[in-house]
Amino acid sequence: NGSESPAAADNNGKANANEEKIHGEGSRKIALITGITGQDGSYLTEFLLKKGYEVHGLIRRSSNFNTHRLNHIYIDPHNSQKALMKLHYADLSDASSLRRWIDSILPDEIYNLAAQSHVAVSFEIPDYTADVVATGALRLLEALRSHVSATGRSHIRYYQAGSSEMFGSTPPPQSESTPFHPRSPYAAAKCAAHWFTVNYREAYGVFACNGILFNHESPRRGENFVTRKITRAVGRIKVGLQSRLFLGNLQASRDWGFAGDYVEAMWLMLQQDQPDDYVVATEESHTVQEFLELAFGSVGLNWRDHVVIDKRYFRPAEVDNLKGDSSKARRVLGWKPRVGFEQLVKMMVDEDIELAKREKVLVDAGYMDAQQQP
Ligand code: NDP
Ligand code: GDR
Repeated sequence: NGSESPAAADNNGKANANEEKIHGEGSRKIALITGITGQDGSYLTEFLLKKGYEVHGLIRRSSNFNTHRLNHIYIDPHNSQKALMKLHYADLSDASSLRRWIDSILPDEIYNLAAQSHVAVSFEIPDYTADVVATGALRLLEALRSHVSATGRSHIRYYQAGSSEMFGSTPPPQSESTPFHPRSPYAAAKCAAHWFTVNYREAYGVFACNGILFNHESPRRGENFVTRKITRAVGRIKVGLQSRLFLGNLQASRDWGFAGDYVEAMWLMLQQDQPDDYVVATEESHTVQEFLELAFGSVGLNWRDHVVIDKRYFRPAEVDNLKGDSSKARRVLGWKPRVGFEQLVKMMVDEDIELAKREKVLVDAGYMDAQQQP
C-alpha cells in the first residue's frame, strides 16, 4: 500500500471529500459498514463484495494503520477503477461525520459493527464504552432518520450488532424472548443500543434489525479475546517463542461459532420483508478449559504445563454460561452455522502455527523480539 494508509486518504492526508464522486455506476447495492476494520467488518466486506455490493467503510483515525484485516481486499483507487471497497474517516463519537457520510454515500444498507468491544476493558473505560457503543448507535440511527427525512430515501435498512452479553446472568438457553441482565458496562451499553434500534423501528418506521450474536471467532479475532489469546499462545509455544500463558476464569462457558458464518446472518436479516430481531448461535456451549484442552491437545501439548492463572484477567462481574437458542434465525432466515467447535479451534490453531513460524524466522534473524503475549 505504499506509504499511505489504505484508507481513502488523498495526498493531503484527508479522507475523500464529499464533493468527489464516490459511487460506482449502475444498480449495485451500496452498503455502509461502521467497524469495517474489525474481525466482523472484514468478513462482512468480503461477503458483500462477492454478492456484488459496493462497500463503504468508516474507519477511525489511528496513529498506526488499523486496516491490516482489509489489506488483502483493498484495491488502490489511484490504480484501478475496480475498487469497490472505499474507506472514509469518521467516528461513532462524531455525529456530524456520520450524517455527512450517509448523505454522500447514499447507502441502501447500514451495518453498525463499530464498538469498544472488549468486555473486560469496558470496566476500565466505562464512560468511553457507553459513548461509542450506546450513544454511538443512537447517533448513527439519528443520522439515518434525519437523512431519510431530508431525502425521502426510506428504503434504507439498518443492522445493529447486538450481543449475547446482554443476557448476562440470565440462565441458558437464551432466545429473543429471554430477559436481559447485563453484567458489564459494555453489555449495558449494548442493551441501550438494542432498545434505541427497536425504538427507531417503532417510532419512525426505520427498517432496523438487532442481531443478538453469540461469541464468534476466527483467525482474525483480536488477540486479547480468550480464544485467539489461546491459539496465538499455542502457536508460539509450539515453535519455542513463549512458554507460559496467563489467563483468568477457565470455567466460563461460551457458545462459540465462526465469524465467517455469522456475517451471513447479518445480511439475511436485512433481506427479509419485515425488520425483526434474531439470536444467532451454534446452540453448543464449551468452557474456556475445554477450548484450552482442544487447542493445546491438537498439537500434542498439555495446557496444564503452560497456563498460569492470573487474577488480573478475572472480571468484577462474570457471565458464567451462554448457550443460544437460534431456532428463529434457522426457521425464518434459513441460516445455520457451517463450522463446528472442533473445526473452529483447528482452523485458528493451524493459522496461528503458521504465523508463529513466520515470527520465528524473524526472531532468529534478529529482526524481531520474541514479543510478550498480548
Ligand atoms: P472488533 O473489536 O474486532 O471491531 C470493532 C470495530 O469497531 C473496529 O473496526 C474498531 O476500529 C471500530 N471502532 C471502535 N471504536 C470506534 C469508534 N469510536 N468509532 C468508529 N469505529 C470504532 O469487533 P468484532 O468485529 O468482533 O465485533 C463487531 C461488532 O459485533 C461489535 O459491535 C461487537 O461488540 C459486536 N459483537 C461481537 C461479537 C463477537 O463475538 N465477535 C459477538 C456479539 C457482538 P479499530 O480497528 O480502529 O479499533
Ligand atoms: P467475551 O469474550 O467477554 O465473551 O466477549 P472474551 O474472549 O474476552 O472472554 C470469554 C471468557 O473467557 C474468560 N477469560 C478470559 N478472557 C480474556 N479476554 N482474557 C483472558 O485472559 C481470559 N481468561 C479467561 C472471560 O472471563 C470470559 O468469561 C466477546 C466480545 O467479542 C464481545 O464484544 C461480544 O459481545 C461477546 O463476545 C459475545
